[in-house]
Amino acid sequence: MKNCRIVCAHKYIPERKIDNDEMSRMVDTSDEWIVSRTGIKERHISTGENTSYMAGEVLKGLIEKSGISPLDIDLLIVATISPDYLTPSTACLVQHIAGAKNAFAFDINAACSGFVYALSTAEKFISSGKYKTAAVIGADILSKMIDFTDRSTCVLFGDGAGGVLLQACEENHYLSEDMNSCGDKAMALYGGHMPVDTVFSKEQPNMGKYIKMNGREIFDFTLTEVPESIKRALSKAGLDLEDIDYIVPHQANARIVNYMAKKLSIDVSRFFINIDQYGNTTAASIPIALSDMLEEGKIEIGSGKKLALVGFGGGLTWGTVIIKI
Ligand code: 4VN
Repeated sequence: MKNCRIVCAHKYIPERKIDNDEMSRMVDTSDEWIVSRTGIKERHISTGENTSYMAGEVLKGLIEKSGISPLDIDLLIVATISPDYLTPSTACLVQHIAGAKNAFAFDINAACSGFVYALSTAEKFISSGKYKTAAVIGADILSKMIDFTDRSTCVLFGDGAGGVLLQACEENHYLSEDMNSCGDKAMALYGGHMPVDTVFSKEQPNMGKYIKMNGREIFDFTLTEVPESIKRALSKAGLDLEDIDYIVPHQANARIVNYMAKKLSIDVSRFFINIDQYGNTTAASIPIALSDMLEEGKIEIGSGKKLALVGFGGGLTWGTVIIKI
């Protein structure tokens, strides 16, 4: 039983919804600009609940849906770049919230690729034969790190959390992966700088807490690298694009998904897109998408449908995981 499969998915979205008209009253932008450039119509923003709370709601939902005991979870990974604290990890806070006392719990920091990085990590633990039940959660509150006077970033992001429960099984459901990092482009997207500013230090530059991104650079990098990653993952699994039922991309920008479809010579309808409702929820976007696809009946656990999960963003990081659901 060294293979693993997704047992269920769950999401948590903050109540407070901010549509593009409300954004337009805060900064110089418009519904027309945001929709045509990004595909986003609205996003949800935390009014105080922190990342561990959102991820805790996801874990409680996964436990309820699957019917397992919290004590059955032996691995708990939270992907986030907006933790409540640097220590304790968000995963340890979530472990306490859900009573997952037997879990090996830790965070992964890989921005918008966080969920696929965490899924890849969990798969290695399960394939070792030493772990049987893993919760993999992506949760981010980028609004904590957003400058709401900067129209180039504040309209893009939303808050939320999503996750899946993985269990060891006989049949192979994790078909392949292609994981990448490029630290050379680290400063294309950054935030939450922690310079050494002490009585012992000389004055250091402070890059600030806000998320800053070179949109053009990330856009171009994504279009160059991500379609190639999808192709490599397919080739490792011995599959063609036609064999994939849905591509589930990180929801960064609907326009970039259109370009990706063109580059892969496939119809954009093969991609699942829900960025219109949530904006870019960083590490949460892929598991929120999976949760919505299951709720909408687009996919069913045990159906054998094949998905390509594709993360890309800060680090820079990117990766494709091909699963059979
Ligand atoms: C991957 C991408 C982005 C991203 C980059 C640029 C961008 C999203 C710039 C041009 C602007 C519209 C918005 Cl490709 C972000 C992440 C981080 O999750 C990952 N939007 N835009 C325009 O059209 O002027």
